[in-house]
Parts: sequence; structure tokens; C-alpha cells
Amino acid sequence: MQRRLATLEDVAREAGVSQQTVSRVLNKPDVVSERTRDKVIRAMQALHYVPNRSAQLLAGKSASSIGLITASLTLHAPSQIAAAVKSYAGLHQMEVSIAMPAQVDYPSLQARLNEFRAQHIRGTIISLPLESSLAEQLVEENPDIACLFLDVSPETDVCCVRFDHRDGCGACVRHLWESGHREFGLLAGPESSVSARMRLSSWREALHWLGVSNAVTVFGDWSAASGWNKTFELLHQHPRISAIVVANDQMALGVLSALAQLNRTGSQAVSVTGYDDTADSFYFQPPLTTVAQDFNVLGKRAVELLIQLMATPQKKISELLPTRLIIRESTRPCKTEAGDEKTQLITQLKALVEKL
Ligand code: IPT
Repeated sequence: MQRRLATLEDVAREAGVSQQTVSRVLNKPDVVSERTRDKVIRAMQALHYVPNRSAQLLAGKSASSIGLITASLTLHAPSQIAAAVKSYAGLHQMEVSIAMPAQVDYPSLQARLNEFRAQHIRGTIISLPLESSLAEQLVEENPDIACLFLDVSPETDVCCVRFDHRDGCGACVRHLWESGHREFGLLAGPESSVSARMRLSSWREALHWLGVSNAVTVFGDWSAASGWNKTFELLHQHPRISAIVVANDQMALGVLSALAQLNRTGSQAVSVTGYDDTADSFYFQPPLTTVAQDFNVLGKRAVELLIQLMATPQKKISELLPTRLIIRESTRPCKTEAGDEKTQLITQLKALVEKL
């Protein structure tokens, strides 16, 4: 015999609250206190309550879903961000509708927002590198959908939560310099990506400050395959490079694999740094020194801020999350230069200037 499906009334009785409160938890969870929300959610779980979405939509209520427009989920970072968004949205009883456009231009992004609108979605997270003008145009053309951006430049006039690239990039370059490295290869992300460009200019700024002007730059496409290919190119043309600064861990995986193939390991090793600290980076061979961006925190804040923005559309949100350098075995002291007296003197002088 089929079990009777629990109703809203059953949940209210089980939680000891009114039906209106249960309905608020479903439709506007942010206006209910955390304690009451937990009580209602526990009652829903105990009774295996399933909200009737079609009835809610037919009654003209907005769906308790949010949108996520993301960069390719074959990339480790965007997929970890999507996983975090999905689980924090779940805690707020919200589904996530995911769009992964192949083209990043106004018509394709507008088409995704139109699809969300048809599903009564009123808020979306955009985890995709966007130029300022495109992000601003989307906000202007879609005043009924709250948009929160994760990958735009600081000067873009839209609501965003993003990582502070400066500190991490500077710390990474200084770490290599202090380990005696003077011949750098920079493996940047694609030039079309805002964050890739910002990482590259921060590395160059830090190197310039240290007096290094001969760093060689190549561009990958964020994939391990591009990291692999570019390492051969880089070391073939510039065999003296002792450190490769890489714009993400996924490309660094390819770099480490190419270095192993070229026998540049052990005492011949080229130091490598990554960026992201994705869940697997500790298990690379050797474990990767990298700049950590906490995607779990990003997903949590993105969901919380989007809920606030949906409740108060005129709100201005711009939040910066910290990054952190994590030193592991893929970076080592550079043997050829470490003992150089002139180099040591420069390092000491720089440290002194910094203190002053
Ligand atoms: C950024 C990642 O750091 C990078 O590895 C790559 O996956 C890129 O996304 C794809 O667009 S994270 C972004 C929120 C700046």
C-alpha cells in the first residue's frame, strides 16, 4: 500500500508552528529565525515532506530555486564551487538550476537568464569570468533577477564576492625569490579570463619590485593538457628557468607530469607553484605549493549574499575573500643562486626596506 504523502499541515503540527511559518521557510527562509527554520526542516525530514513545486509555480509564487551560470565543469575549480553552492543552497531548502554556456557573450548569457525567468527563478550566481561591460549590461537588462558575480574585476559596478588575488600572487613570488630563484617562467591562464589577467599582472608587479625583469610568459587554457604542452615549450626555449609560477593547480598538474618526463626531478627539479589548492593538490607528485582559495567558503557566502540580494535588490554587495600561500614539496631552494652573496645582500636590503 502506498504511504500518504505528508502535507504542509502535517509539517506544521509536527514542528509546533503555524502553516504560514512552514510556508515562509519554503518560500522566504531568510525571514525566519534560524531556530524555527531548523525545527521546520527537521519536521520535513522526519515526515519525508515533498513540497509541490508545480502548485507553487501555478499559484504565481517564485520557485525556491536559484540559478548558477558557470564556467566549464570539466575544470576543477568551477566544479568545486558548484558543489559548494549546491550544498549550501540545499541547507536553505533551495534547488540550483545550472547553466554552462559554451559561448560567453551577451546573447547566450541573456538566453540563460530568460530560461531561468521562465522557471520563476529570481536570483542567480554567475561563476564565469566576465568583462565589466558585459556584467553591467546583464544587470541593467534584468532588473527582476538578482545577479551575484564571482569572477569580475574590482572596478566592475555589480554585486560580487571574489578572492583577493594580490596577496596570494605576491606571497607566491616572494617565496620563490627567498628560496633563491631568479629565472622565472610564468604560465598564465587564458587572456580572455579576467582573473587570469589579474594574477599575471600581480606576479609581474611582485617580480618588478624584486628587480626581476626577464621572466618569460606563456598562456594556457586552465587545463592539465595545456600545462603539459607549455612546459616543453618553455624549457626548450629557456632551459635556465628554475621556477614555474602557474595560474592554477590543474595546469600545474600537467607541468609536474611534463617535468617528470623531462627528468627535471630530484636535484634537477624545477620548482612549481599553483593556484586554487583544489582538493587533490596535496596528492600531486610532489605535493603542490599553491595559493589556496577556499571554494567552500565562496559557495557559502555566495548563497547567503544572493539570498540577501533577492530580499533587498537595491543592496550594493562587494565582498573580498582572502587567499593563503600553502608551501609543500613542489618548491625547493634554488641551488645555483642560493649561495650568491650579492643575492643574499639584496634579499636582506629588501627585508629591511619592508620593515621600515
Ligand atoms: C578560477 C580558477 O582559479 C581557475 O583554476 C579556473 O578554473 C577558472 O576559475 C575558470 O574560470 S576561480 C574563479 C572564481 C576566479
